[in-house]
Amino acid sequence: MSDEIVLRGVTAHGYHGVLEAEKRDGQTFVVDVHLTLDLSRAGRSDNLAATVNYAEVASAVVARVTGPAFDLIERLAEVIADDVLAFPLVDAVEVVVHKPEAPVGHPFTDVEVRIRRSSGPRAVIALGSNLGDRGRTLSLAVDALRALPGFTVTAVSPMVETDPVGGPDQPPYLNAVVVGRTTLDPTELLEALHRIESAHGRTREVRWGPRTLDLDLIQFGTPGSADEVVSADDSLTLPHPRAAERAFVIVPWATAEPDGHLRPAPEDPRIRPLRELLDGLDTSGIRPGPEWGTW
Ligand code: A4P
Ligand code: MG
Repeated sequence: MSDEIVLRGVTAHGYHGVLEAEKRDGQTFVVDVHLTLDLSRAGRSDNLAATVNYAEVASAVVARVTGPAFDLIERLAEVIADDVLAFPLVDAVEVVVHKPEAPVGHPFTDVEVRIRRSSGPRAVIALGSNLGDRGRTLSLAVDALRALPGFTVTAVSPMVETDPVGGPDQPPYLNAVVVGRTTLDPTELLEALHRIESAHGRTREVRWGPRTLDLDLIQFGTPGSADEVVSADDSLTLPHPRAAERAFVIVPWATAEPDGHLRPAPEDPRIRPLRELLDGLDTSGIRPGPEWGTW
């Protein structure tokens, strides 16, 4: 797959540079962005939601150029690449930052830094909490995922309040789903999820029992594509073997990613649209939860 959107010559005034005069007076920066993504769905549907809005990419670039000053255009290029990879659908990005007025001390026409970054496979993470300040814990967990090196959050579902499923008698849960892209391997990502759970006082006493924070890795890679990881290993089963039958996972996930698909179990040859899975689920125990950002 080699479709591209190319946005060239985005120009803005910024204050990046090592020299004091550069930080004081600023200068012109010009940025080119090459996005690699699959444009076939947009081509067939004529729907903006199936592609990346390049006006929004240009705004993100200008915000970084005019934002807090860095010493190096290498750093400027890196943060722009991170921002662009956070747009859903983007598989890879090339960012070129030109600094045509740089203090080079000799006649020259342009200097540029060019970096290429890839977003890695998709990963879907389910969050749950039914002890303590549940909404605050989920908010902090999303913050921790945003801050996790090698993981880029691309979508966050609304929170839902859900009746407990299985386990002992226990209070209702707040659940949510985060979709992201990662350069970590599945085991590294699961270890990172366990570290975030521990930082929020998670202990493991009763299977399916109450918990301050549960982070489950639901899916790694895109089902049916070369980057999909399927594993029947007990220490990391992928896709998560109970996700397909759990409304507390599928309802928020389908809101965050209406076009999402899931292989219901590692050995299952069928890949099912979330919408179809939803139709077969009892969603009576799912209610809207609090808004994010109330904390
Ligand atoms: N493990 C294997 N595969 C995975 C995976 N894909 N993601 C291993 C995460 N962990 C995976 O998990 C036990 C072990 O499973 C881990 O050490 C890991 O190596 P755990 O989180 O310690 O135990 P758990 O959460 O009690 O078990 P499990 O099977 O993840 O439980 P579920 O299926 O998540 O159910 N009701 C509502 N309404 N909302 C909920 O969020 N959650 C549960 C827990 C029960 N009822 C609920 C909810
Ligand atoms: Mg779990």
